[in-house]
Amino acid sequence: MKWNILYILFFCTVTSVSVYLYIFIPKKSIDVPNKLENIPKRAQHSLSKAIEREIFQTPETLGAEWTEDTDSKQRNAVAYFKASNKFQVPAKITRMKHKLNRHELLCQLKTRVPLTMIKAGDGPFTGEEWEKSLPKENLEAKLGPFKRCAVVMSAAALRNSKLGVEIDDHDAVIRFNGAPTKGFSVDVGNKTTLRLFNSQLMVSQEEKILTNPLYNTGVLIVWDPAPYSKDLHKWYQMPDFNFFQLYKDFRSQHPDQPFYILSPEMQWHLWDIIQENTVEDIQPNPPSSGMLGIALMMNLCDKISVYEFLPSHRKTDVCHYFQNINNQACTVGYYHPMTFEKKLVKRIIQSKNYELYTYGRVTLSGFSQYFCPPANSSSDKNGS
Ligand code: NCC
Repeated sequence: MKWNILYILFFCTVTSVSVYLYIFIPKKSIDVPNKLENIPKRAQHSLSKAIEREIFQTPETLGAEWTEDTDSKQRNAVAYFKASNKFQVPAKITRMKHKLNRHELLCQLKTRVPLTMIKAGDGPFTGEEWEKSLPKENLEAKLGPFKRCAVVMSAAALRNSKLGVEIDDHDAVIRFNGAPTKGFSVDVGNKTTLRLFNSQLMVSQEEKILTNPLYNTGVLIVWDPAPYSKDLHKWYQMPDFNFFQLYKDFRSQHPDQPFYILSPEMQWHLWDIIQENTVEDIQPNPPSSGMLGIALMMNLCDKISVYEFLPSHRKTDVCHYFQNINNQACTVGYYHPMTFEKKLVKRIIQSKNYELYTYGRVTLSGFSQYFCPPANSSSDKNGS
């Protein structure tokens, strides 16, 4: 009996001392929250819920900046571009019969948006000059496959991100248009493996594409909004911005620099997938360079980190990290169906929302990581 009492007393003393120590002894402070692993699991969960509320408020909204106001601006943009329908996108829109899950969506992208570049002999791209100018080796053979790739958007939300080292740690990095690294490398890194730019930028006098050192690094790819028909002859006669001669000039002045022309097929197959998987009508204009770059890298890399496409806590109305111009349209789109592109990407990401919120990074698996049945074009779709 006496031993029992002693035993109970001992047990109570040990328990109360432990409780006292746990409550009153100061714990090692957490350096909040540069490394997410440092955030306790429960806090991660509620942070992720809060972010989900803020960034992805309802399944159909994109973020805090996707307000009623932007909603109506987007509708006006869609109506405006549908009225002119510059690229002759057919009025009859097909939509998926059911909401595709991540794997189904990824398989749509994998089977219907392969990497396609213009080759000598394609449509009007014939003759000695084109034979000489267009690369003989296809891009997949020239580059990759890569294990880990970074897709760096030009968004001003990258400012003060200090993501440079992380971005450079990838095997390949793609940048867009005239986005510089010099002077911004702490936030966006130094490495440029590929640069995808639009034809408008290429022909712009200020850009001085033939002599500007920005365009001396990495593999270059140019794209131009083409007719929805993807008819190469029609496109050749009436490109959105006539960059063809300048392309040939560049190739003869920089013969060692790999430089490709993106095939119009890629932009419109990607557009089809965005439209088929969006309830509303989207702008009948090609996807943004950023969205094309994501599809391109999914063809070349096993894993892709996309920086500041879906906006993080640093989101801002400033357009680019390298200029001080306010324009919300840079993030949500006006000409390009960018809001809808972002909603689609949101459906295929593998990373957690708090990773996006904290770092501005989302992770995607490349096409090599998916086994997909061959594309079945009609049975999954509804006409409307
Ligand atoms: O702005 P831009 O794009 O060069 O940006 C490259 C890609 O980064 C993503 N982005 C950019 C800014 C931002 N705040 N959020 C983002 O998500 C987008 O995915 C974007 O595609 C283009 O897509 O080619 C675009 O090009 C510019 C412009 O032509 C070039 O910068 C050259 O000057 C277009 N702006 C204008 O025409 C005024 C832009 O609409 C699309």
